[in-house]
Parts: sequence; C-alpha cells; structure tokens
Amino acid sequence: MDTLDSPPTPTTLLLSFSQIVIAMETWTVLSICLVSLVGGAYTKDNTWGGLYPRESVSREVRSLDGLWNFRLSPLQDPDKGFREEWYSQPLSKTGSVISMAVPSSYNDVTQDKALRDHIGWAWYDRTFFVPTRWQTDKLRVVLRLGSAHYNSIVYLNGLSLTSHEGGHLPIMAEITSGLVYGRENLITVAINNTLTPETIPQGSITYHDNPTRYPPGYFTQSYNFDFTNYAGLHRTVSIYTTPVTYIDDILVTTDINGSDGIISYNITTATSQMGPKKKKQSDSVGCSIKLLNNDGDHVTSAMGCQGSIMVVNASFWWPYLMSDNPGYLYTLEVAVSDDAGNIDQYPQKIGIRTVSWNSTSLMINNEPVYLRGCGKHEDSDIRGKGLDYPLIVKDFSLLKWLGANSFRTSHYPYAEEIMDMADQEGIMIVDECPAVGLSGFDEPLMNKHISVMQELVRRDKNRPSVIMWSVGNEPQSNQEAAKDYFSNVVNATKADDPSRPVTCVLSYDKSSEHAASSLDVILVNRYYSWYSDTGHLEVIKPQTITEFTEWHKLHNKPVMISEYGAGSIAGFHMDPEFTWTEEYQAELMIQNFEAFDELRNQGFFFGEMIWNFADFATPQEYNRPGACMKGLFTRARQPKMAGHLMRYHYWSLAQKLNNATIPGDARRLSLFYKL
Ligand code: BDP
Repeated sequence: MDTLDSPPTPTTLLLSFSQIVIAMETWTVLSICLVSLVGGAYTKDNTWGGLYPRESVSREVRSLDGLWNFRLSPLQDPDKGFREEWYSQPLSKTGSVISMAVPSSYNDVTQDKALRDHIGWAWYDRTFFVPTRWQTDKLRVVLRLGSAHYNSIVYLNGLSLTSHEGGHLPIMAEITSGLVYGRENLITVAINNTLTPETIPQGSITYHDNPTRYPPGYFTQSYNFDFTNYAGLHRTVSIYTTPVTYIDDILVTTDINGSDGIISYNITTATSQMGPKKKKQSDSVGCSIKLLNNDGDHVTSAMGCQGSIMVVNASFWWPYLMSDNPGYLYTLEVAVSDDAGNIDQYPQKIGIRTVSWNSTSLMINNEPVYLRGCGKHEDSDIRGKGLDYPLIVKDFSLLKWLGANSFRTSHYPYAEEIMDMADQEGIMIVDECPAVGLSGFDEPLMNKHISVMQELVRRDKNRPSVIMWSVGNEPQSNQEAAKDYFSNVVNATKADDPSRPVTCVLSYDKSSEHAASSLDVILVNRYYSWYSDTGHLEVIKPQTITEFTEWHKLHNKPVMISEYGAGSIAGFHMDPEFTWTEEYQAELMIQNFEAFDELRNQGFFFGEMIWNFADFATPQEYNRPGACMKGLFTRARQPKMAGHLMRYHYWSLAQKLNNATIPGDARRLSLFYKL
C-alpha cells in the first residue's frame, strides 16, 4: 500500500482532530514540493513487483544497514517531528539522537524503559553516498525497506517520498530524480507503532483521564495477541539500480508430467517515468529466459515475455526428508531489452513442484504430505523482531534437528531471507498475513485485509516453500459478519493465486464458526489440558479425536492442528508432572501424539504444528513471566525436554511416512519418555 499521492494515514494515530488537520496540511505542502521536484511526473507507484533486490549484470545493490540516528517524538506531543519538520535536516540538528541498529526492533537495545515501552512516532535517519556514475549511466534507482512496523513515512533529502501502512512487508519507491549524485543524500523514516481497530493487526489506545489515578495525558496501548508489538526498521534497507526499462515482476508457476517439469512464466516490464531518458524510449520490449540447474549449468532457453518450457527429467522440489535432495532450486535468468539498448537481467530462483488438495489430503507432486512443524515467531533477545542471520541459520538447523518439515509464519509474513532458507532447505511454509485476532468485520477493514494479502502474494508467489496462504489467526469468527468477510478475503486471495490452498487458523467451536466454509483446508488451534481442563491430561485424547473428526465430517475437507501445547519453565521439574514443569509439557505432547496417530489413521488429518518453536517475548502481565513459555526451545534456542521429545517424535514419523532413518541419539532419547 505504498502511496505517493494520498495523506499518510499514520499521522491520524494518537493525534487529536486539530493535530490531524495540521498533519494533513503538512502533507499537502510536502506533496506540492514533491511534485515540483520532479516536474509533476511523480506517479503513484504502488504496483511494483515483488522482486527482492538482487545483483546481476544490470543491477547493483547497496545496503543501507548499519547504525542510523534515532530519536523519539515525545509521548505527549506526537506530531512534534512533523510540526518542526525533522525530516528537512539531519535529525541530529533537531535535538539529541542516539545510534540505532538497522535492522532491529528499537525496543530492547538500550537501558531506556521509555524507548522499550514507547507508543507513537520514532524517527530514524542516515546519509548515504550515490556515485555520479549512476547518473552518467542513466540508471533508475529504487529504495527498498524490507519492513517498518507499523506505519511509516519515508523522506528523501527533506521531501516526502512514500508512506506505507503495515509491518512485515516491503516498502519500495523509485528515487532516481530525488537523488543528488556524487554527494551525500539524507534518508529519514518516521515510524509509528500505534495499533487501532482499523489496523491489521488491531489494537487500541485507552486514555486514562481520571486525574486522581493517572498523570495528565496518560494513555496505554493494548492488543488482541500475546507477542510484543516490537517496532522499528526490522529488515534490511537497500538501494538498487536497474536500467530505465526494467523487469518489474516475474510470475512463475510449475507443473509436472511424469518425470518432466513444466515451467510457465510471465514477465512484466516497465519503463521508468521518473528516470533519465536514454535515447529514444520504446514500447517494444523483448524478453528471454535461460534456465540453469543448481550447479549453474544451462538447461534450456526460450524467447518471449510469457510462455512455458519443458524440463525433461527434471529435479523436482521436495520437502525435507521426502527426498535425498530436498529443496532443489533452479535459476530462471530473465533478461529484457528495449530497442533503446537498455538490458535488464534478474536471477529468479524457482522450484518445480505442484501443490494440490482434495477432501482428505494435501499433496506435493501428487504425494500426500503430513506436516510436522511448529508455529514460530520472529523473536530474539536484544533484536526483538530484527532480521538476524545467525538466528536464521540456528532456527533452520534446529528445525532439521527436530525432523520438522514445515512451519507457519505465525502471525505475520517473515523476512524474505528466512523464506529463501525455507525454499532451499525444503521446509514447507504456511504463509500467514498479520491479521491476528481480528474482530469487527466491516468493509474498510476487509479492503485493507485484501490489500495486505495482495502484497503478501505479490512478494511470495514464486516460492516453492509456500504451500498455503493463511489469511489470519484466530479471528473472532463466531461473529456472523465473519462469513461474508472471510469469503471475500479468501476469494480475492484465490483470484490472485489459484495455485495454492487458502486457509485461516480457527479457534472457535465448529458450531459457532463462520469462516470455515470458505476455506480449502481447515486449521484449528486447540489447547486441551492447558486453557481448558488445566492439569487433566487424560482428557486430551478423547477430546482431540472427537473434535477433529467432527471438523472433517462437517466440512469434508482435510484438517490439521495448527497449535497445541503447554507452557514450561526450563529447568522446572516435578514428578508426577504438574503445570509449568517440563514434564507436564512433555506428557501433554505424548497424549496429543497418540490422538494424532489415531486421527491420521482415519485418513483426513494432514498435520500437526506445536505451539511454539521457542519461547518468545510478551508484554508485561501477571500470567506470563515476560514470555510465552510454550517453546520446545528456550528463547536462547536451547532444547527443553519437549525439544528432545519432539526430535524423537518427528523423526519417528519421518521414518514411518518417508522412510527416513532416525538419528541414533534421537532413538536413545526415546527411552526417557516411555515411548
Ligand atoms: C493462541 C494464539 C497464540 C498464542 C497462544 C498462547 O494463536 O498466538 O501465543 O494462544 O496463548 O491462541 O500461548
């Protein structure tokens, strides 16, 4: 939802009406400046493709990651930065700044409680150099922020460039004509973490105006999810070049026929209206593609901006432990040229595989799959939700150690660098949008929800790891309005991508649930013996078997459990097991495993995902010690008893269903668990 010509919605947050008017006026002034800067040619650019910045013979990428300058807007004067035009000069000239790591959440990197708990605007800036060569070579330049949570306004050299609503998805804008070449340029980003009933996800601000109990102007934020609402420039920021005529987007779908693969592609090209004109611009653009295998050897080539190619005896993309060579990726080297001599090239990774489903199963390459996975979070010490390469490697190493073959990007889209790993390691992804715990299903919310799904599909559509879209987690879909709402969101998503099943993770009882009928497959979260019948592990088996069998009977669709689990404090032990001990968590899992075995034997149950992969940060509250403790691993990624147990369980399933060999140490561990 990048916009260049509409008022930035974030300024409405936490502002009184008069403040909104001031903010809108500021925007109008900025828009006028912006248009005059580019001679009126600054067009709305919200139709960009989902291509991640990658280098090629025609593209250069420069990272703007590192230490930026940072300051907060005062809680009681949220629009101070706009009023004083902090973006019009280096932030350090507007007041005192601190260094802030990018990418990272800003909350946990200092000792400052006010920063950790901030609600409202935070400001970042830095300078970067752009070579004159880019101008002489007549290149188009694009700025891309992997994500900024939640609302953001981006300024370049003191002028408003673009705004974006929603974290977890990229923000892009062409900056060719706004740059000063051969000199330092200034980028400023204002970010607001306020959630309201109109944002996705939703939250609310409460003004406590009782002067006998609260200080003047006191307000708090709450939201309908348990993870910390971390904020900041969470992912990588970069600028990159393309020629003036460039590859805007590439859509790849694949099919299989016996041992052959079929790759269908559609290349969208565009010519920059802001960029420097190079000789005569032309409408006639030619495309060619070259397919390379994962050793980089040439497989086949074709001409044309759309078409299909056949790969004889293809190496298919298979999930981890379903093949000796899981996650096989080809590279589709796409080239476009116009008759003014511009040539653009982009290397697009692809996997050849199909996803299909019927009333009982989900299939990859026509083989039924059983999902062995976890719900996860982007969450770690110090960094919060900031992208962190060591953590990515560690998490995939642990997933494979577990014998897991999948995870859900609960409860928002994860970084593209994480998705790259999933593609290459053969880890199947249920790709979820940030609609967690939604309620109040009105049309404006629905339209926003549909746009978020469009952004997500645009970003992740070519990823073989993505086997399903999830339009949300635990909406209040017992409300009748949820029926039409979800049918519209699901249908819009299917219109964008008919090749994958669309789901929503449900929590209400099937009798009061209104979203299920529009979904392709049913995913349900259930916490038997934790949130209900606490302490009574003996009820898990009958309750789980009865309930999931009924879901299938009612909807005649494949069903899986997308969350179950118990909190445990690492190192807290009791025998017999007791809530919050490692033993209780492990025993609860064993009871669930027995129920899942029985459900799987009935033929419609296609997966289990425990909640959660690792303990993760939550707001301050009396029922959680600073974290949701349902992890198989601690937040520092060390296994609890539950982690070892899950390793044995998932590898045993992989042996039974995929003929995998259980690692020796995992087998020995089973002795501890009465298995
Ligand atoms: C589920 C939510 C998940 C929570 C979990 C819990 O989907 O985000 O973390 O409950 O309470 O309902 O641990």
